[in-house]
Amino acid sequence: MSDFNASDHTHRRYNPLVDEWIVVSPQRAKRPWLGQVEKAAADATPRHDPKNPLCPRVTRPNGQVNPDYKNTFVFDNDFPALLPDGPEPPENDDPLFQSGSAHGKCRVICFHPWSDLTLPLMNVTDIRCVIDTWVKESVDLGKKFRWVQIFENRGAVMGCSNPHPHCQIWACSFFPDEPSKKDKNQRTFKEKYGKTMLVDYLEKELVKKERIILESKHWVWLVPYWATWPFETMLLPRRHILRFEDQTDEEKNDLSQILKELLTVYDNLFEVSFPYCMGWQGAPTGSSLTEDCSHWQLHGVFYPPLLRSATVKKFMVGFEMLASAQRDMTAEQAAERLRNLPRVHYKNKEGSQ
Ligand code: H2U
Repeated sequence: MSDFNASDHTHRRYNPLVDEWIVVSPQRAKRPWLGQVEKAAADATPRHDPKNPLCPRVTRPNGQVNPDYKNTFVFDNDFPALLPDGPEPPENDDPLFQSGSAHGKCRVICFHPWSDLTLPLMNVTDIRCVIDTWVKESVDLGKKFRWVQIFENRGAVMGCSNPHPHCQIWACSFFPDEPSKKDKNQRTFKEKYGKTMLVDYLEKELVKKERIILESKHWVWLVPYWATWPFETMLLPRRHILRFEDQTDEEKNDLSQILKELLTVYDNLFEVSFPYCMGWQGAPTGSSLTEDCSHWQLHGVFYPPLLRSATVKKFMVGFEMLASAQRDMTAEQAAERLRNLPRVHYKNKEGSQ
């Protein structure tokens, strides 16, 4: 039998952040695809649509008129999943029928007045405004809420309901499962090894250089060793930063630049406005603001659903739903593909904005 080679042989990889394993089957990457193909997203969003409730000066269905905003615009979600108040569910001793309190606040952030832009097509000054808005909202909502989740669903295939560039914030009174697992696992790692997991991880990745895609003065973009989605990536600060709002001015400027670049690379992969779920995760807030959270490292995550073209997406079904996550192409192969793509947006080949 031949020696093990990660790019040829099936194996499992451990995700220490969430304490889960993923099956990697690189030999399967060449299988033919006769299944569902997604419609390539139409590229004809008008710059201003007087019927789009996220555009400047438009009256939303609830009667509120949006201001004539010039960069970002934040408003409370008109259809929030979490409400600040409300009756508490009754206590129940039965372990099979447990319920819990769920309060919070949901907001929408429009990134720019123009509907035909996305983050990679915006200039870095405007992206910096988005970052400043993320900071402001994190601080504001973090005073009260334990977990403030900033996320962007981009593209209809990710369930995005509106083409206008925007993201959402859900601030929760409770600690949701995913960050809760990350909290526990990072804490255990720190207790066991005396180091902050993702700080240690980045140091090792910078030596290995197998999964790094882009580096800037303050940030590193890579495919995590344990990535599940085909082109899943993570953006890590070089410095130990607990929360998004703890970045220095220079780090935020640098983040504006690398965000534009990395999202451009994503768009260039299949020459399409690349769908993804992007989110920021750092130390919890609210009552945790006064606790020791040094086991946390801020990280941005990008979960794109596309697999092999603009129209073929990865389905997390079958074995993934019933047993374990699985991927075909290795994290190293994904990193190499992304690394080799142009840094100038395909829509803007003559020069960047
Ligand atoms: P998504 O595209 O990620 O679904 O985000 C759009 C959000 O905007 C969605 O949560 C909100 C929706 O509830 N929205 C309003 O609050 N008011 C509106 O008039 C339209 C959409």
